[in-house]
Amino acid sequence: MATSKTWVIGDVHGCIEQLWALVEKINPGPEDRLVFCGDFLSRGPDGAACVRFAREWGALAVQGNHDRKYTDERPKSNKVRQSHFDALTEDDKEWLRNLPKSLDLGNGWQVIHGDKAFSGEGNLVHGHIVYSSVIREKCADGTESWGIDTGCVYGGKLTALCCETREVVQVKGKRYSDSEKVSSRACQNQLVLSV
Ligand SMILES: [Mn+2]
Repeated sequence: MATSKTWVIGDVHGCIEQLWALVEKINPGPEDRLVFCGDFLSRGPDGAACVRFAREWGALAVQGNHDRKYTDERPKSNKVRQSHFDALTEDDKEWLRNLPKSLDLGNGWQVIHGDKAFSGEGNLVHGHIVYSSVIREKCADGTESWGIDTGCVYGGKLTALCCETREVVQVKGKRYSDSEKVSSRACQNQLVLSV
């Protein structure tokens, strides 16, 4: 029986120190996989370092709306942080450009960034929408939908979810950016996990 774990990590937004701390806490084995929900860049201190970390690890990732803004030849949006843009190599940009919008992890789980509708099957993990705590939604068909962007770059937490065991590992973030909108919605069919 396979014992490997798949860890999905929420929006990092340049928080490289928290990413190192999180991965150290997870302590992944050689069989384990790291998967990113996208948004490596913008807002925090060092987006390019986060991209490089994922690339060197051989991690899987989906493309976040912020990542896409860094794949142009020149920044077209004022949300692009020039220092992050300048630190990216052509290879980094190529990697970002080729990231898929959704990923089927092959274990009954799918990953999307979260800024688009999803019509795949199985359990779903997304980032993009900032929650004050990890959100686990039970859908009518028995599948689960997890929101794991807990606002690391706004002084919340950086979250990793293990698909196979539902373990949640978190490290404390730092307030590098003012919060745009933090949702604390907890609807009937949602379970807010206070971890
Ligand atoms: Mn984001």
